[in-house]
Amino acid sequence: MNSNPSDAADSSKGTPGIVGLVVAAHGRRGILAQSDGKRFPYMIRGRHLRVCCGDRVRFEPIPDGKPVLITAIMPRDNELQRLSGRSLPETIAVNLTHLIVVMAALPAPDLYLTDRYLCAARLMGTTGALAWNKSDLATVPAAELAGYETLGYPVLPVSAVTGNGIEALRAWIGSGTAILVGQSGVGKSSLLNALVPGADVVTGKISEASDEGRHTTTASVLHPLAGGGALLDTPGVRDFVPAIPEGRA
Ligand SMILES: Nc1nc2c(ncn2[C@@H]2O[C@H](COP(=O)(O)OP(=O)(O)OP(=O)(O)O)[C@@H](O)[C@H]2O)c(=O)[nH]1
Ligand SMILES: [Mg+2]
Repeated sequence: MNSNPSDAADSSKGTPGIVGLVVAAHGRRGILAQSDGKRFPYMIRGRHLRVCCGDRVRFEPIPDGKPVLITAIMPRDNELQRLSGRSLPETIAVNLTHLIVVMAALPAPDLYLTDRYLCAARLMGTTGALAWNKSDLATVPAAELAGYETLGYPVLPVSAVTGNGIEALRAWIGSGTAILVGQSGVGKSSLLNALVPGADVVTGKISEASDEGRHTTTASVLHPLAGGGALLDTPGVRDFVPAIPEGRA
């Protein structure tokens, strides 16, 4: 986790080009949005730029409808990083203001996972909250989650199905850039569809055999929210290990 990253800080200096926002990143290709909302496929110049969802970048338009060329990354405000299988930091998203851990009665909550995400939010200087989704099926387990509110993390009851709490969640995000994280099947993509009309993100059913989600979402995508904010849907995880910067462990 990095609340004051420096690796991307110098790459944009003196580089000409238009500024855009990376809204989807798949390796060296992805989608970039211009300030007027227009979107283009992109490619990356050189081997050293590691572009991430949420990055502000400089790019050069290419004629003939080819993907635009990213030439530099603007300095990042922060980075959400996890430790990969090889214990190397892997950046999931950057430039976030809000982190929302989505939970539900099914799949059964994993509070250890929640704690790890909130730890990450704290380390990167991002405001954290819990969204208790599927409140149409089960009310907030108040006793179990009381500790989070005591620590300053609001617990927001929501339902992507009935619309309960959706406006309160939208108000909490405001004009910020929020990420939805949590286990597979808790309803991250369903909440995104409720908050961003027309997004039409694919959602999946819970497996009857395991009571777990089916890992329907496979890529992180940033969607604009009415009111100036933005919302990032992410793939569900079984585990998340925050990458703690040296000296902060
Ligand atoms: N009853 C009820 N079901 C919901 C609600 N939100 C989502 N679901 C259901 O939960 C299942 C999983 O929803 P998704 O939105 O795909 O979950 P996800 O967290 O995006 O899952 P991954 O992409 O696999 O990480 C679907 O069958 C949804 O219809 C809700 O508020 N109430
Ligand atoms: Mg999903």
